[in-house]
Amino acid sequence: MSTSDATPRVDPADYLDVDRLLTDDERGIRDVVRAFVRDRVLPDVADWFEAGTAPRDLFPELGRLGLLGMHLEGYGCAGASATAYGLTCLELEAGDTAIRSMVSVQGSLAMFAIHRWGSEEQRRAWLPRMAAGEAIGCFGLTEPDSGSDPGSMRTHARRDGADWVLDGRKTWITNGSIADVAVVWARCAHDDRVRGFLVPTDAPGFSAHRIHRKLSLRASVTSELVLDDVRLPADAALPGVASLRGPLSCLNEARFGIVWGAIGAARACLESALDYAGSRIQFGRPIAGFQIQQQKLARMALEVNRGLLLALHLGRLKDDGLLAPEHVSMGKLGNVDAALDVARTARQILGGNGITLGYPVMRHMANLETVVTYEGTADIHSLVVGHALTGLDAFR
Ligand code: TGC
Ligand code: FAD
Repeated sequence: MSTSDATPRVDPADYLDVDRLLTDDERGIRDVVRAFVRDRVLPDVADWFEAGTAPRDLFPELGRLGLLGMHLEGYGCAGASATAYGLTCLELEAGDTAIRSMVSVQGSLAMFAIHRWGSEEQRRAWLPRMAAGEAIGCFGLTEPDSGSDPGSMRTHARRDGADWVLDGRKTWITNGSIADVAVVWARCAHDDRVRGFLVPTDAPGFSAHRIHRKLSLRASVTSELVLDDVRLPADAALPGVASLRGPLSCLNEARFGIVWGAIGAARACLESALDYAGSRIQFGRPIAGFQIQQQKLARMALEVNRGLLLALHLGRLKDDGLLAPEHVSMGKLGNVDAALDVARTARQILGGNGITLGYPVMRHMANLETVVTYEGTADIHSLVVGHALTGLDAFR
């Protein structure tokens, strides 16, 4: 029983007082990233989005803050907890999904692949430079005819003496045109197994072509990769895995970041809507005073806080070594859907102003249309959860 007479109060910025569930270290990292987003992302992000330019010069800054591959151990990586990494993703995506994507692809996809499945030489060659933001990585799994079903990939690798020769095409590859190294997944002709290859992007036969006219993730580089008889030495293959388990294990890491990141985007939309509704006067009073708007705001706050608790729970499971891929699927499915609902509702609360880049909501809403599709669509994650519940595979 409480010994104090004071009634606890609600803080609209942290409605359920989730802050008290974090450690001092986690709060410290969260505050550093929040300040970085405030100072280095928010002032320019609308211009980046409008111009369709990606802030490549942020890489070394993210590296100096220790945010690239931050949940990995050794090789210049910070060795932070999964929860600290999740909080980082949340704060970055509150700025823009593109910035969280930069960090996800670098740390959870490209660096994780090398860290988890690479040789000692490959780790030493790439990870310290990637952690510092001096080298950029991308992750090539998706192909024009092979998206949700990566097992149908056509990109292949054949042996020629000791060398490997890669042919094929990857598409929708984040950071593809600015990368120094591409982690490319290919089916091997000699044994029909999927392996990962480290392809330096200056290798003869490799080219990357930026995809233009995107209406989502405009502050992020997205590219097609073409591999035309790319000859690589024997040690270009990641030796630790020869199955789809390789790329899918990396996706677990990046999807975990999205569970958190989506709530960052949603929080930014809620804050914008609250602010706007409190100052926009119609019919002689702030629209925040109308019941219909309060109902919307209450539901948005519920989604943001429920999503944050879900993310934190998954973070604690991951830190305890208990997180299953099926947990991550439920988190990605639930939190991205919730964030999209919050963003769409916020956009309506802002009326006509809501469709401009003067406010963050439509930018987040457009970005979330990518987030619900990449790293496994909502349908695919529903099927993963459905399989976990029923034991029946409904993919095929
Ligand atoms: P299936 O036959 O079930 O499994 C094949 C092998 O993989 C293993 N496995 C996993 N391993 C680790 N983690 C997981 N989540 C795994 N799921 C399956 C499995 O044990 C098996 O291993 P082995 O050793 O026996 O061979 O595979 P399937 O072909 O039936 O596919 C299952 C399915 C549909 C869930 C999977 O293909 C899938 O997740 N599809 C979605 C594809 C996807 O998410 N693509 C994302 C591309 S990367 C991206 O979008 C980056 S965006 C980055 C950004 O900008 O932030
Ligand atoms: P498809 O797989 O063709 O799906 C089309 C529709 O069919 C979807 O609604 C899907 O849910 C549905 N569907 C598919 N299979 C089933 C089924 N069995 N049952 C029911 N419905 C089904 N990929 C990378 O490898 N690396 C990257 O860095 C990367 N970055 C990306 C960045 C952006 C901006 C975007 C948009 C995508 C990126 N992707 C990347 C690709 C992304 O992972 C794919 O777009 C995603 O996996 C879906 O594949 P698809 O687009 O081919 O859609």
